[in-house]
Amino acid sequence: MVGWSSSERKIIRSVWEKISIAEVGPQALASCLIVYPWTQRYFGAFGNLSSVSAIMGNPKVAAHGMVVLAALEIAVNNMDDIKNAYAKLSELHCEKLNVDPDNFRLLADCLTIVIANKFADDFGPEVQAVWQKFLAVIVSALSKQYH
Ligand code: HNI
Repeated sequence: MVGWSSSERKIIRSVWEKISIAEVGPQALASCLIVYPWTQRYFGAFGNLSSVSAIMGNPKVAAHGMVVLAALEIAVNNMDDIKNAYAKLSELHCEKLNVDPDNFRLLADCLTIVIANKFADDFGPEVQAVWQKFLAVIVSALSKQYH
């Protein structure tokens, strides 16, 4: 069971409140598809992913990036039970979508890079460490139902 200090909780909330889902979600998913092209294999129904500009301009990528990022709010609102809060989504990614769970961390890292760039001075080492702990717990929860 992961513990959170009150300062960690405050940091997570403050980062989350600053994130624009509509802006950061598409950028994070697009980065992941560009930097780790093998992740494209799960998005065969998304149309043209054949180049950086195709990925950046693909409305399905943008829409799905928002869906994924919005789902982080589940963790923000269930800090003390992140594992159970993602049980259904973990099952979906494992059993229906057959997503290799290693990819969760890749997307999480892309997200961290996008917000580190965006928030710059407000994303110092302490904030980054807490944020990455938060994402690591989410990644672990999403990987939990794999067997
Ligand atoms: Ni993911 C669908 C959340 C990582 C591939 N994903 C979803 C949905 C949510 C979601 C929410 C919509 C579920 C529904 O329709 O009920 N995904 C998350 C979260 C993370 C994540 C919170 C990590 C932080 N997903 C990934 C990764 C991949 C991925 C890393 C593949 C590389 N996800 C998918 C695919 C779908 C999906 C594929 C179905 C998309 C569609 O619309 O067909």
